[in-house]
Amino acid sequence: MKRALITGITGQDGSYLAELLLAKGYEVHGVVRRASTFTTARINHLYEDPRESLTRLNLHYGDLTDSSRLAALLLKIVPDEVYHLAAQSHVRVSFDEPLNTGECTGLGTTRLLETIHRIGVPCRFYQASSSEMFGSTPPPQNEESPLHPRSPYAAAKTYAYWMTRNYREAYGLFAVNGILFNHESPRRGETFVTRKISRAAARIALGLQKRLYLGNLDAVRDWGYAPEYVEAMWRMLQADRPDDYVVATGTALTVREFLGHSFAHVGLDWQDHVEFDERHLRPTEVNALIGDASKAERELGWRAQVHGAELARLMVAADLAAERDDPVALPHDTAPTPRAAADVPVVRR
Ligand code: NDP
Ligand code: GDR
Repeated sequence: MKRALITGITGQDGSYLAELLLAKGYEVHGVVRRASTFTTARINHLYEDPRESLTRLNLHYGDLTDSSRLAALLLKIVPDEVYHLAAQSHVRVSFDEPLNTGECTGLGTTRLLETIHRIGVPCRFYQASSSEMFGSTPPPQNEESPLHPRSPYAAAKTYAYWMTRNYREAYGLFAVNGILFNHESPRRGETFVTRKISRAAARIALGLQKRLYLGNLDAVRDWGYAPEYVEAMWRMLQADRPDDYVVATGTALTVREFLGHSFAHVGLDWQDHVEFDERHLRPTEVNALIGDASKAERELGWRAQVHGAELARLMVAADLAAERDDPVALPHDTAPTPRAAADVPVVRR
């Protein structure tokens, strides 16, 4: 049985990846950072109490800023594969918290790589790199496009990207960068623009909310469906040799177009409900990201199925159902409505 360690298991991608790996028969270990409230809503449906069953999902407290803890976990678990997904992942927030973003999103990767190298853990390593690294480089962007980060988040991810390449070149570590373009789902954090829109469309249609405040509607993004993207991560670590891959749909919408598709799904005109709020603008914006994922298709056999307009519709449908407390079936989405807080996992010390 293969053993995987996932940092960021409580996030959108971590939850889908844990589902995928458990379905493939892996023993899965996830790092959860301690908080004063439960943060495991996205993975509760996967969890079984280890005191009462032979579970293959194990959760451990840990934080990217704590090297000794990362070392202890790697020594204890000895994973075959490490999927490093944890990060301060919000671009706008990174302008407010550049140091925390650098610590976590940038140096966090080096802490893991250095620990794996020093201890000599014989594992394969996946780095969650981002299309944000391309910044002002015009589309289409592929693995050869110049990096020009336009935010503290993107600068931190660019550092982590190069550190991952450096550990591969310097020490022969099987370390890869998945350069993923935006990917979304009903589990997307509520402050990212797609989920903010899908949730607002549903709530406005149900009379639970009046207005939606947004920033730049002209930004162009290549939005794909998160469950498909975690499959690409897994394929990268099964390849014969380590390499870096762009993962994207190759198609794009403006934020305004995503609004149109979302509100149309509930029979509303978005212009009647959306207002501008300059607090959502970024000091430097990334205008257009459209990925060329032909290398991933050629070498990994991966290709996106769900594109922007369909994604908008499935996210609004899921939010409508969630607001009505009435789950809908979604492609690849096996998660039932999250269990009550009393069922939240026991995290191992
Ligand atoms: P989320 O923001 O949903 O999840 C981030 C995860 O990181 C959460 O589990 C969070 O824990 C954890 N985390 C944050 N800080 C720390 C820390 N100091 N120590 C330990 N864990 C921490 O991100 P996504 O799932 O959307 O993305 C996964 C990764 O992929 C991220 O690195 C992101 O930057 C990158 N990425 C995402 C893309 C996307 O479109 N979704 C595209 C390209 C790259 P908690 O639950 O406690 O907050
Ligand atoms: P992004 O995603 O910055 O691309 O990073 P986000 O959804 O935050 O923004 C996308 C675009 O929408 C514009 N926008 C708004 N964004 C937010 N969050 N809130 C608003 O109210 C709003 N109004 C307009 C933004 O200006 C931007 O142009 C995501 C994250 O998941 C990163 O971690 C990941 O690396 C990249 O995608 C690829």
